[in-house]
Amino acid sequence: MSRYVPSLELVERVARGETAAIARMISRAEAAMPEARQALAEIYGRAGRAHVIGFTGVPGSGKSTLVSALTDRLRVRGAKVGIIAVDPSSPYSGGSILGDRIRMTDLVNDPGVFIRSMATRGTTGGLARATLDVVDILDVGGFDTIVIETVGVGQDEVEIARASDTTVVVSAPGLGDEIQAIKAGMLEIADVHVVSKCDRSDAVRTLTDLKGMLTLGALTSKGVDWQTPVIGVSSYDGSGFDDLLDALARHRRVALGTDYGRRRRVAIAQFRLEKTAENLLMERFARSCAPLSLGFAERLHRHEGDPYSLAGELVAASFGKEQLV
Ligand SMILES: Nc1nc2c(ncn2[C@@H]2O[C@H](COP(=O)(O)OP(=O)(O)O)[C@@H](O)[C@H]2O)c(=O)[nH]1
Ligand SMILES: [Mg+2]
Repeated sequence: MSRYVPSLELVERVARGETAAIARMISRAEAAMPEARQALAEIYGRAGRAHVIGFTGVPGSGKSTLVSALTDRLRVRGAKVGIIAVDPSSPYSGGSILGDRIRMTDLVNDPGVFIRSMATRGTTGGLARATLDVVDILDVGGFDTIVIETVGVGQDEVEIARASDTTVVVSAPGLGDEIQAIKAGMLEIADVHVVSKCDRSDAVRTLTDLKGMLTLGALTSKGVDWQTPVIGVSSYDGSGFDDLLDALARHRRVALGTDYGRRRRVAIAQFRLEKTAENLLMERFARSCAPLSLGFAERLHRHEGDPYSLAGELVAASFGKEQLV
């Protein structure tokens, strides 16, 4: 068995880009181990260099395929790429996910690529908190671009995509509902809209519909600094990827260098703080409520109060017993 590495020593190893140390630090962060907090604080202090790109869209819209194809191109340009899949079904293992359709670089065995799947359930202390911690770890680990793939279902997942420097919403033809992003409420969070699978003839319709919707809702302009582009790509034939890479680089400059970008980063920091505070509250409440709740349950059972007022009393009694921080 390997020796237990103190968390701060692990940080130094993470900063040297050691893959095993990065994986270990991520596991500690995911499990929200109290002794990892100091290390995560150190990590946070050193992070903030990477370009974080969130890809969201309904299952089957081609996100994983797109992220793999994009990673290939980023690797050719020399960037190290971290991929966080907030989707247990994303097939990022065992080499090329395109099978024998197109031979790609083997992402899984490339030391310049780090792939991590996050369980959408059961992450101690919340998915959003854990995902953002993993972003920082990869950032300090030397990954230049960090891609987060989230299934566009569920508020948490949409929030995570939104907490990136650049949010890409992926729509695809042939999924029944022509513009899936509308239904899932993702239209307005996009900095870049991508219509995938443009090797298919029905993609033209998806592109036209999406552009029409955006114009109608005036959702293409985010102030003077950014016009949201709509880019058609095919991960199969590679079309559109130069435009996509260009849009991502341009948006990064906007995100880093303008007042709009600064406001957005503050909003992300606020989201992160609130999520972390929420986790802290839940953690402390769970701990102090346990010894009290049975007594309250007895009273509820005897109809000595209603669920709302007794729950209120339980909360007050729980936090009365222990300082929050
Ligand atoms: N025609 C075509 N199909 C694609 C393309 N990209 C992905 N697909 C297919 O769409 C399906 C879903 O892809 P996947 O990347 O797993 O989507 P995700 O669920 O959004 O991650 C798979 O069957 C892919 O082979 C593309 O560029 N063109
Ligand atoms: Mg996927």
